[in-house]
Amino acid sequence: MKTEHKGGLVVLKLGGSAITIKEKEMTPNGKVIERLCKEIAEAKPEKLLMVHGGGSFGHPLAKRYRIMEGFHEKSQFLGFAKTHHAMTVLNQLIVKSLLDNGVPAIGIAPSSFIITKKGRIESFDLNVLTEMLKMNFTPVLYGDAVLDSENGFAILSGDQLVSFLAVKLEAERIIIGVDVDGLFTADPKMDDSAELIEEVSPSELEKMLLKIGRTEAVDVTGGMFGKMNELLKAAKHGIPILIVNALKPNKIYKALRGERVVGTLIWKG
Ligand code: IP8
Repeated sequence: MKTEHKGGLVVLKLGGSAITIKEKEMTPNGKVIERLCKEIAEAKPEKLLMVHGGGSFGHPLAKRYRIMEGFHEKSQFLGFAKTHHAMTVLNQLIVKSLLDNGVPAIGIAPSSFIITKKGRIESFDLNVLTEMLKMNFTPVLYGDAVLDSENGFAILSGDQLVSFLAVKLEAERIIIGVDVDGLFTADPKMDDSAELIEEVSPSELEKMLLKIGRTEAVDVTGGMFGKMNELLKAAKHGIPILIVNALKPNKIYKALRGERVVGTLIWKG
């Protein structure tokens, strides 16, 4: 199992459901953000790129203004700008907390260097990001409202970004912090018989996803199903992905240190 700490690039995603209070619009989970930033600083990964989700900051606005459906009417322009702004507010809370803990974090807006086509990343410029990583800065990106060459604009999920950047920047591994222990056989919040899947290969995961099909989710980017579908792309490239519970203390710390923790490992094996 390739979980040892080798000093290559680690891509860490912090899910919106862990770092925000999902039920209360524009409400951060301050305690969790602070603890996670401390854990990240203590784990001191040599090369780290972070991405975070939208939670109660990006999703309600994106939904209200139907940003993911592309441009329909002028009122959406304000909605697009508001969605992006909400994400920058959440981003700066995380960046500030990282800085307070001594991590040289820099917030970067995906909408400033990525354009999608029908919601998929089409054009991008990774120069600045690559140079920042060489200098051991910690770029902190996020799911964002971006311009789209076909539809005017779109929502680029943090998970699409994670997979894309991990492949392009040849990451050693991906860690995904969510609000549950990992991937389950059913929704653990609804079904008591749901069992944690400790390890799964990309091909097994693909088969599972085909069977499940898309489920209704609050997230404009598709909840756990959308997440897995995106991550599969990086997993197929041979990048190990560990999904852990970011709400439980020390899981992210241990995962960053390369220790085996309770969670789901997606890897070819
Ligand atoms: O929470 C979507 O990112 P995600 C961000 O990673 C917005 O799916 C702006 C809704």
